[in-house]
Amino acid sequence: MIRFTDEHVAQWREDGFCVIDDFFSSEEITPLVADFESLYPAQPEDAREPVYMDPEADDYAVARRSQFRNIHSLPYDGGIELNMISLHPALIRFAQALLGVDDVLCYQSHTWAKFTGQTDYEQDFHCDFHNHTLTVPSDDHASRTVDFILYLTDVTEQNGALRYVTKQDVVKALGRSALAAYTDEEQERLRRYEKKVEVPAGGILAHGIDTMHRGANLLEPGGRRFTMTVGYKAAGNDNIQYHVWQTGADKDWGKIINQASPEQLTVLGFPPPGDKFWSLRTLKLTQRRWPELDMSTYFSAASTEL
Ligand SMILES: O=C(O)CCC(=O)C(=O)O
Ligand SMILES: [Fe+2]
Repeated sequence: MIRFTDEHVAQWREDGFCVIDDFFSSEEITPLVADFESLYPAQPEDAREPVYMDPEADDYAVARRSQFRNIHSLPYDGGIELNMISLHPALIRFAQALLGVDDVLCYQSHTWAKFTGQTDYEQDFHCDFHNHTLTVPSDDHASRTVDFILYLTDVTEQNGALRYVTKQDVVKALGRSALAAYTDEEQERLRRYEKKVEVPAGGILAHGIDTMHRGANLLEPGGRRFTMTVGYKAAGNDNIQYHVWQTGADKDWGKIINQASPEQLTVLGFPPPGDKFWSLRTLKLTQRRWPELDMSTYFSAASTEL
């Protein structure tokens, strides 16, 4: 199954964004939706009309944070499919192609469920780099990030389609390339160029931490939008961080590690088979830590050295 093309790669590098409507099949998405429904049951009040908060209100900053309810990070309290989707070989392949490198790491994976009326999801145009790096986004695409948004439910303007402005259009709108738009006038100029990510369930958006975009309110009564955010970077790019997987050591990582291929483990930070890390001692201890993991590839890749 061909899920992406060279044109998508070129578009991501030039525009900052590319949208693919049918990246995942409905068979791949359906079990994830069922898990979201139990993780994030719709509340009776979610059928209300959209909420618009008052930016002048004293508690505006606190209220804004309620946009980020209904977010969990890997590993998830759900099935194998939900836990493995961020490491889908096609996503790994796509990240490698976009960044133009062979070795990639998955550095971010979280869910997000939004419901009409639960809060005001409107955002200003922004770039996401502040909580991924202490510096700024790179000039070089290999040192950029690929941030995928996986859409598990159909998305239209009525249920919170992300709005974005391509890199070229940011220059047209503002007369400069930009990582921020500081004034209402600049925000308004960007809005004239905005596009919407309207995709069916199974679609994905690839963008990065250097792209101008904004979240938008859900308008449809009883509407919902289920997404996952999955970030990849080139291995060795220490300028970029988000999750530290080890800090969730008390979570059920077995759900992932027991199923994962060596490639999938490598994108989570396991040294690859044959790496000098794998001595007889580290092999045996890792096998003891994860007794259900098939480590035969690791043992055989190391056997000449042991
Ligand atoms: O959920 C969306 O469509 C965009 C949200 C967003 O850009 C953000 O929270 O940084
Ligand atoms: Fe954002």
